[in-house]
Amino acid sequence: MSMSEAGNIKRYTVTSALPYANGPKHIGHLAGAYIPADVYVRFLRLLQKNVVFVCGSDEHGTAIPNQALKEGTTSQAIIDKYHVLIRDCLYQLGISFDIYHRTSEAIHHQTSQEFFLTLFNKGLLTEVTSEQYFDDEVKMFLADRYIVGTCPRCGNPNAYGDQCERCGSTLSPSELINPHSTLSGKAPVLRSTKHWYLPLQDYEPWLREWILKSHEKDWKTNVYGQCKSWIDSGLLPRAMTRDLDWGIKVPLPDAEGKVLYVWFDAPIGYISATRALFSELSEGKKKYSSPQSDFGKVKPDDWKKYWQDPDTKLVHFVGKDNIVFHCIIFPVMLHASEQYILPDNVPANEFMNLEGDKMSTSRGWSIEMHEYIESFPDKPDVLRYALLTNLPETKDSEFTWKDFQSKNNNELVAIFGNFVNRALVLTQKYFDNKVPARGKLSDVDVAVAKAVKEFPGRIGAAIEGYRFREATALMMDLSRTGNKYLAETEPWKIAKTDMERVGTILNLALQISANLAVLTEPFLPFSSRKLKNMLQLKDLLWSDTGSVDLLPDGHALGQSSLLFEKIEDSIIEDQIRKLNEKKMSVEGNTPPGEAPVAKPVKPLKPEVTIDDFSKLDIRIGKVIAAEKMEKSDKLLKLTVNSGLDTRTILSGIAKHFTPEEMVGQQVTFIANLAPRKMMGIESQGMILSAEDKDGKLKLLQPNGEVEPGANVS
Ligand code: B3M
Ligand code: ZN
Repeated sequence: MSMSEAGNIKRYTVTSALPYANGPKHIGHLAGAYIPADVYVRFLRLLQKNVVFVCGSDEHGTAIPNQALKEGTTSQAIIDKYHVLIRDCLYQLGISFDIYHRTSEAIHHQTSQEFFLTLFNKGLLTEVTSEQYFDDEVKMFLADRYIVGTCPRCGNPNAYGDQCERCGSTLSPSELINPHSTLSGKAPVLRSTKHWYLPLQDYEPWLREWILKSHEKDWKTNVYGQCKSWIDSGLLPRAMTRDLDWGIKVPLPDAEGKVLYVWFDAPIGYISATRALFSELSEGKKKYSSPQSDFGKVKPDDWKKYWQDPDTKLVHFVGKDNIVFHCIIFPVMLHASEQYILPDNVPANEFMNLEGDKMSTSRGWSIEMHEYIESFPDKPDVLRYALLTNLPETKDSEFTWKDFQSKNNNELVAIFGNFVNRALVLTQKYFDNKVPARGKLSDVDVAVAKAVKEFPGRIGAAIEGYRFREATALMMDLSRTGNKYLAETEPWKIAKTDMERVGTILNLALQISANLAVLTEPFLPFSSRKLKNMLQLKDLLWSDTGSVDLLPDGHALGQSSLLFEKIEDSIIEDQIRKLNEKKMSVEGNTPPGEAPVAKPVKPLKPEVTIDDFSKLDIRIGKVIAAEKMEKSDKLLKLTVNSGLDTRTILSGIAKHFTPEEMVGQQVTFIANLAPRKMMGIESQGMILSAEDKDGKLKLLQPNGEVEPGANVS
């Protein structure tokens, strides 16, 4: 339903998938569920719509204890660490949640248990006893991920109970050959256990009506298609509880050791986050809600309007792997409870690949949010723009560092930044930094004013239709229009002859800049703020734009500076190198048996010239004395006859050679390296060595005796 048809929408509830707090999140996640949602919400706020934007950490499920096992710590420590890391990154990239909550909070446990009991008391959950694997040693039922065995399809000896990561097959634990528990290493035994199932099959007629009939037109084809294929392939009962010691306790007397299934509680997390938001706001105490969040005077119960009033439009932003949970399972829960509204839309995105391969944190082939922020702390908008122009809206897309550079240099700098900068600098130069008056308008002026008028509606329609790529492209088109206008009118040339004409042109260029300052806000919030400051423009609304009367004549402008800076090739090459190195170090650390353990070859360093090389003075010397350095288990202190002198060289080889072994050895060393002090002693050179396949160092030596001082060339 488009906004114009839906006159009765009173408010919006917008959610972004709750990230698992089991590790950092990468830029593919950002492109999937966070940046599009943020653009949508910022746009709605500029329309002065009543909108609540909620998110938070998903802190349950086996993903958490699994990670704790990997990091050798507790589940609590894992969620505490990653909740903060992910939250801070999302805020630094400008995602403007009203609240970033946690599913470990009491209010969420309570909301989820109430939800479960509502369904249970209505008799809507089926109790089923089945045989499941149990670890006799640790006295625990084993979640699928805790059972490893040989894949029946490809023979991978390390397939998980739910999936083989080598061949990609979906498995069930009973299919594994020689299953064993990852907790004790022992073969698990089958034991009967009771669980509560949601009979999805009973809701098939309702789902067909609700999704397949009423959302055929307005849901994205990728989303609609996935739902249809799920429904058509036959829905099965799904267990809503698990045998696990981490999660929300099943609120029934005979459910010792059982918790709610993570996909039961996580989406309820949206509801509890909204509840927490209004209870915080009503008490005036902000713990999880953002400092900017402001809904005026509220009551704790106001959350209900956002989840129970049919005049509320609920929109879930997720990645494609979350579609079924948000379009089928959670809606069935909401519908069955008879208390809640249903999502109006789930504009899910496909995946974003990276430099020709699937993005994956565990394989080291990813750009994590915190890595980006460390490398480009002052460029959140550049990432937002590079992702927005490349969103996987209808099919998978690909992020490359070269494209990132080109989006920055050729679009943000060369078009948007350049246009605004020319308008501001010329106004400073000719009009004392004050908005000049417009004189008589020529055809080109009238045409540009008319063009500006069209943009807000077109950009808005694209956002309402969840076509964020198109919306972003239109926003850049407005800059392009401005840039072209200046290129055609060339005010810098006319300045010698007709100052009134220059005033008219710059007035219009500044009015376009003011439109940009408002219209870029959903996409590039940081640059929008900067531009508003440069123009001394107050906060305007979407409905104010499209006009060329945003800045009055004589209005004094602020200090101008560049909105964007060029990113040099070397910066991009560095990032590509980092990416490759990270992947190799992850591969190199894979435990034996899980993957081939061949030692990775480091990627080639950037090219050097023969002149670069000839600056190095590499020589052969002879070690005449050697001793261990006190307080260091790495360094040996070598006395070397270099042919030129007798010098001291400290070398980090103590773990590989004893001092005795070193005396008398020929060594290859860099003779003109700037001396460096280590632990109080100056090292006058560097010994060259290479690592063998086991990581042991081997000295680089000539294959026969040469005189000390001989040059290596
Ligand atoms: N934590 C899965 C994910 O991060 C899950 C989303 C929950 S949304 C309610 O992809
Ligand atoms: Zn397999």
